[in-house]
Amino acid sequence: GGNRPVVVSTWNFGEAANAAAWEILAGDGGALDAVEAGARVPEADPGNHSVGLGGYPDRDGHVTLDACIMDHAGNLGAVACLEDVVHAVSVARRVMEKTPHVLLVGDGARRFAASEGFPRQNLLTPEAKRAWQEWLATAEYRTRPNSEQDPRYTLPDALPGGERNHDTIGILALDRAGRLAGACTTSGMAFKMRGRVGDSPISGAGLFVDGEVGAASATGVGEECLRICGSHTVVELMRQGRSPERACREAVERIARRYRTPREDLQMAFVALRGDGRVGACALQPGFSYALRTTAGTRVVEAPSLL
Ligand code: SD4
Repeated sequence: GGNRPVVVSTWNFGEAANAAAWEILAGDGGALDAVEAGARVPEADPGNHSVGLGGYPDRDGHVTLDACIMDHAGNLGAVACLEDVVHAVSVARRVMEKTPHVLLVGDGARRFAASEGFPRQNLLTPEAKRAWQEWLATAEYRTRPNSEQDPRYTLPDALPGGERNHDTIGILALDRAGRLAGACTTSGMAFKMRGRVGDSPISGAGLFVDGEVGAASATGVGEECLRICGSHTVVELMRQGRSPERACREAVERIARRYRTPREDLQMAFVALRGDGRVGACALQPGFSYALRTTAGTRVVEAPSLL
């Protein structure tokens, strides 16, 4: 295993997550523990408005979290629309390890977390609350349709100050023993409809791991990823021999193809880690980067884009 261990995370803030994961990987720890430790870093950071504490709320002011964790053997746990618990990824792991199920949602997920001893915490920070109130003041609920065919379904408008709410973390690791694992955690799209669940907690969409092939994770507008089972698509393409970057590009192309005119308002990006330690990524729009930690050191890499 000359290429091991490896950890890769979406976005440049993933460097801090990778550092936490690396402590485990460098100490001969497992990939599963590493991705959980990594994902917990942005979850606890109130400055990240798309994950955990400080995440932007839904339209009604509730911060709701989606998270998923998966390993090389197909062990899987997830939570969706979880409230009042900061470390959604750890609740997801508990779902994996302590229940016969793979996905708990809403109040059931919250009750399960409480029964497992997770502290109850208000996730809406004063800063996120202000941003929400500012958004409410100017929001037009007549928003852009997410389907050219069906205008009933709408995505939230742009955020205050033109900010894009794209800081979900997907983290993939390969440990010294050659085991893969991944985690994905988010507060979802800012000012989403209450009850909205994105791609991040859904196996095959926001995250997928196959111990014989590799792992992939997604960030961007979850609705688009869900439509094509994005991360599963990436892993299957790698299984068929595509490089990680090529596999990510073809998944992005599949999303882009649905639109007659290029969607410059839509970001969707994938990152992939193959079982041999090779990493690749591709995004629809420029501006997506990922953080990579290997035995050679730490780097932030600008991903190629379609547009
Ligand atoms: C979602 N994919 O809930 C997430 C959002 C995201 O960076 O990736 N933000 O749709």
